[in-house]
Amino acid sequence: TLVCIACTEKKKAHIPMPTTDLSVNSLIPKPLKTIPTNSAFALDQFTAIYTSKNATGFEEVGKFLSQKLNDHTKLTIPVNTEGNNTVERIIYINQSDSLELAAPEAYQLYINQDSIIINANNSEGAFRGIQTLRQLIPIQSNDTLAPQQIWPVPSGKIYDNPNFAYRGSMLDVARHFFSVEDVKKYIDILAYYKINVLHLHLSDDQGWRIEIKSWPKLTEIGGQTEVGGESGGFYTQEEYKEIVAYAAERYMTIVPEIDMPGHTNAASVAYPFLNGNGKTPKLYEGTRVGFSTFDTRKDTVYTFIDDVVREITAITPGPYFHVGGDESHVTKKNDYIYFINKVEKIVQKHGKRMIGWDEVAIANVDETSISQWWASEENAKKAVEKGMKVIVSPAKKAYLDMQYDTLSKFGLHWAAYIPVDTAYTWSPEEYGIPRENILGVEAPLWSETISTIDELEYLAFPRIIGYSELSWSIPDNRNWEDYKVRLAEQAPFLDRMDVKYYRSPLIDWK
Ligand code: TNX
Repeated sequence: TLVCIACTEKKKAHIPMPTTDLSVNSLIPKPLKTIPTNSAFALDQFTAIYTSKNATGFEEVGKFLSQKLNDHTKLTIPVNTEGNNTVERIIYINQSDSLELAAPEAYQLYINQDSIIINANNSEGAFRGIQTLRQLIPIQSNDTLAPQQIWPVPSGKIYDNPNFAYRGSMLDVARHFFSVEDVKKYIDILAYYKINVLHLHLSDDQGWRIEIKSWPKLTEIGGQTEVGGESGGFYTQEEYKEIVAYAAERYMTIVPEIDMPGHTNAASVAYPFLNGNGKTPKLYEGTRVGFSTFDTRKDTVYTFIDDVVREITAITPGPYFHVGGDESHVTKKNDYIYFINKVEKIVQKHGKRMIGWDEVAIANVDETSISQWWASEENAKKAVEKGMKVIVSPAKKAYLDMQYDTLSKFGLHWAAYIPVDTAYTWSPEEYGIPRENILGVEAPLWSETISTIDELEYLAFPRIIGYSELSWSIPDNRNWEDYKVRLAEQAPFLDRMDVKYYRSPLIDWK
């Protein structure tokens, strides 16, 4: 069937559009509600973007959309240009105070024949909305409908907001260092799937990766090495700010982690007083865990931590600071509790909420602190009893560094093999953590076995795309059979973005 768009307005070109069905589309994460109207909007050279002008951030969101449409279609779509006579169709990004848009990050997307309207209360919601729109633009233009190239966008209405506020991935830049450019590429792809947190694991036994001006040897000495004898590296504070700004443009929060009191060999090589055992350790390039600790009873250790937290929080606009706290196998339990109690106060003094791996719940932590549950159900229970929020990252389901199967070239399998279906077919709510305690989901990518962006992408993609849906979409909207078809449709986008994803045989890739 061909439906005419804009016939009623004589000025506009008569373009017959194909019948569409917005409810059958490849959107990931699946929106809350979709109502198809079976026609289409003709994205072409006569399209312009307009935005609310007095609403903070809306014009920037419009420009971001224009840039991404240009990358995809090569069209130059103007943003907020006045008196442009060639404009026949508009995309309007509108600030609205409607109560229907009160939920954080909520947006509405109305696609009509002549206009696309994105309504959101604030620019963050608008930003999530334009990701949905980007995903609806066909890969190829249809060159038979009109003299000009046209990308028909299926018409209808989408009402959407996330199930969980925190939708993250972690990247371990300590075991192997990844460049600013690599991190930016990862951020850009994650943003397309509405992921809004990137947690950077900035220190471990094998390396210290962030410049601390008051303690320069951390990077001069502690940043030199990585797993396998390769050359290491670190971010200057300027480079870190560049990552933070790039993420912020994509409405993504960076969570910095300094892992303590264990996982601190690199710091203690740089400043041997930190470990309190009177020995200067050697730089470590292996993959064992649990052998290092700070001296938790020394005041100067806390002076050091205060400086580190102060310098990093000063360049971190997000609300969180992650203190690690995992696998402190050579720290006595009492010392560990004493340490976490003190470090929590330091983090709070610098205006941030503490996040720690699930072990931190054994200390006397406040309900404002957050537990990242990765292994121990007992620790998860303790966190809930303390009224803490929990980030759900079960290693058996959500660890991006687990191998897909026995044939996987990279990755570990101490927790499980995690094929693409296993990664998707679970629920953050199924572990007995009450809904109201769940802040969201995070998928950590530890880097013992990977050292290049291609290897990173092999482990992260496609699984991270499924974790985005687990944290954004409600359980009723999640279904493996439906998801796997939508996932297959991601191939052309991933190829265009030069993402070296794992072509799982479970998926009938496009
Ligand atoms: C456990 S998960 C760790 C990391 C390792 C990872 C490898 C966690 C909090 N600690 O130190 O890199 O396993 O999968």
